[in-house]
Amino acid sequence: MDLRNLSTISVLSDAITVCDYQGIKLLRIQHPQAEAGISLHGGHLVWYKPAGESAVIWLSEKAEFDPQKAIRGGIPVCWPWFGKAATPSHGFARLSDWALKEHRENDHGVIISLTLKADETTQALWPHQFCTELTFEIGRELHVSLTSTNTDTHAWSFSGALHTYFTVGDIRETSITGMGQTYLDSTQDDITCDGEAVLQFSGETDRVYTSPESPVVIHDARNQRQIQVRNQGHDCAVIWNPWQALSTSMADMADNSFETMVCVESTIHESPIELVPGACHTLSTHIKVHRD
Ligand code: TA6
Repeated sequence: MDLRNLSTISVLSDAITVCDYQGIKLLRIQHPQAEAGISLHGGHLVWYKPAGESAVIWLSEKAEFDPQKAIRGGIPVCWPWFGKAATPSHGFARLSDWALKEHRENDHGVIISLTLKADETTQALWPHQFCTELTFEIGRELHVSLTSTNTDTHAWSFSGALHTYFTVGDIRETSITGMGQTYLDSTQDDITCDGEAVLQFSGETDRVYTSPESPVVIHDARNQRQIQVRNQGHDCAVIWNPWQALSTSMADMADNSFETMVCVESTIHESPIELVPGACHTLSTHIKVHRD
């Protein structure tokens, strides 16, 4: 994404500007501790770079900024369901327009909250009243939390994910630890497998790890750094890399772009959360970079 193609709509504060990118509104964060971009379409963080680091979050060079589509890369918000449990895949939150609720900043960084509430479109897909709030704490580290509140008069259940795409130097020189060993293999009809304590990549990988530890660590040998991912409010960690053939089949991914990304997702999948009226639940992910 070429940031030179952003045009300023308004300046919210020293660190936050509202911009237009191909008809989509983005919040651009430029703070001494970090830079980031958040699309109001999808409530989707599209880039994040702590000061002195290279990009931590991966964005496809062919990502489409289209109100009808989800953005490939960044942190898609999958809600109120994960995967193909219903249509659209991964829920409607990543296709919806989120509203800016509040923003604050101090010497450590910027805090931005967005909300999504039920409307006619969401009711047609999912007949429940809700309020979801996404909070981004952007500084040397990144914290993203998604709080779901039942504003209806009946109970409802949901699943979902913060489907984070991470940048790595070379997937073949990347390994992951802390995800646990038992996983459901989505490339093999979800059969249960017992894997290794260290995950390395040599082909399409799409796994639901059912007993993740904290942190899950991405060891990026090429970039000589580790990314620690601490998730909460989840019941599994999904790890995904599409590899060559699937990347090639996707219009919004360049053929070899699988080489520089891996998804490590804070996911609710195995046990959907039931919320009674007035109840809430928070799913979060905390991302910290360590240098070797
Ligand atoms: O989280 C892994 C996964 O569900 C994969 O199965 C893969 O399809 C990926 O997400 C991307 O899904 P999307 O709907 O964004 O193409």
